[in-house]
Amino acid sequence: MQAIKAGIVGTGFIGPVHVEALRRLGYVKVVAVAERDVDLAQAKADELSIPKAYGDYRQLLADPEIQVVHNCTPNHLHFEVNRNILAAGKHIISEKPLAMNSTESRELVRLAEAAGVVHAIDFNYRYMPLVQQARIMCQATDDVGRVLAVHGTYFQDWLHKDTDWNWRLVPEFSGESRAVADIGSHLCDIVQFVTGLKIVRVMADLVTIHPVRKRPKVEVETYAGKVLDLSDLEEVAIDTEDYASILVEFDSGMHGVLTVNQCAAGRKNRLSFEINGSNAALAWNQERPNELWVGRRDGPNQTIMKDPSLLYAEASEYAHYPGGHNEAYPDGPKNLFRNVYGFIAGERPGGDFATFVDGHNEIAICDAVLKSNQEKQWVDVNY
Ligand code: SOE
Repeated sequence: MQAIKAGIVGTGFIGPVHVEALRRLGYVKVVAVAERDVDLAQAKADELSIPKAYGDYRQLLADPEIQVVHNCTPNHLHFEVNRNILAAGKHIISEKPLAMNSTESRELVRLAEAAGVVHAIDFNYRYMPLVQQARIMCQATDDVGRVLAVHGTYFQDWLHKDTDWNWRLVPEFSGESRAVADIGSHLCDIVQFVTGLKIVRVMADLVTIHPVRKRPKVEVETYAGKVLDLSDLEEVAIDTEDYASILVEFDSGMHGVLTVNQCAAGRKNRLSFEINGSNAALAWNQERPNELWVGRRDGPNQTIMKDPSLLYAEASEYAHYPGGHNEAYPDGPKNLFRNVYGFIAGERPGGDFATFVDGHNEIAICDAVLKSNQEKQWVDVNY
């Protein structure tokens, strides 16, 4: 396949994840990286062996050899950077959340469609082999049957203590919602992706477990670990949620409950769902991604191990190693990028990836969650 050239804007936690996943495709060349200043851009380019470094992402957008741009910046820059990538006529893969609110995300969908470029959003967990298998079991076969109820959680502990700090705690950078926008977005996406149902109403209760946190005077990257020097911290009031309970109603009329918690000790990145169907139930957990539990009332329960020879054909193409050779977190973005770049190259006409429309839909849910929490009542999602 002819090489496709990509540029990356932003090199915090997620930028290098994109670079690594793209390189594993073989035919994508990451030719440039942009950061907020040229020294940082050059340092990251050297570290990652990327030929060009730009201190302003607009220079990267003006680079004629770059065909696809990945927006890996913090949340508050998503809208502006996405808008400028589209104005430059480049194909685009954005990090989630797509923007800071649904007015912005609706505008991005409009601009992306008008630009006629390929647009995708990094809902990476969709592309794990057993999530694909679960989708087929729910939607293309009678394995699960009618969905009766959905239960989902996303638990993490990297913000467990009041001394844990990160830019995501500052609403100007992260948005009015924190935990729901950051990880609840994946949870809403995955339960809808697997079941094929759409969330139409929500009733949400948001809690700030640590209303005051202690901020270190130096910048701390996501997952940078525990603050070691506790002597030089300043107290900061926090008004975004650490924890959310969300009752949801789907367009089928069935209900579900989603819980998000970034202060759950011991849960590192536990995105999980359980779907109760009329024929069987399914449960999957991102921390053990190679197992899919199937629950039965009138027969033995089962654990499907990730093994391409045992999965439905459409799911097995997401599994690249034999059974027992486990696949995990880095394989989600790789499979997503395979689908997007395959589409750009004309090799995968199906367009089997999440687009800006999915990114906008998730923000519409997040807006409804915030409104419901404020009004203490059920709120319709305004897509
Ligand atoms: C931090 O909560 C984070 O890195 C999210 O931003 C990602 O989207 C999620 O995949 C893992 O956790």
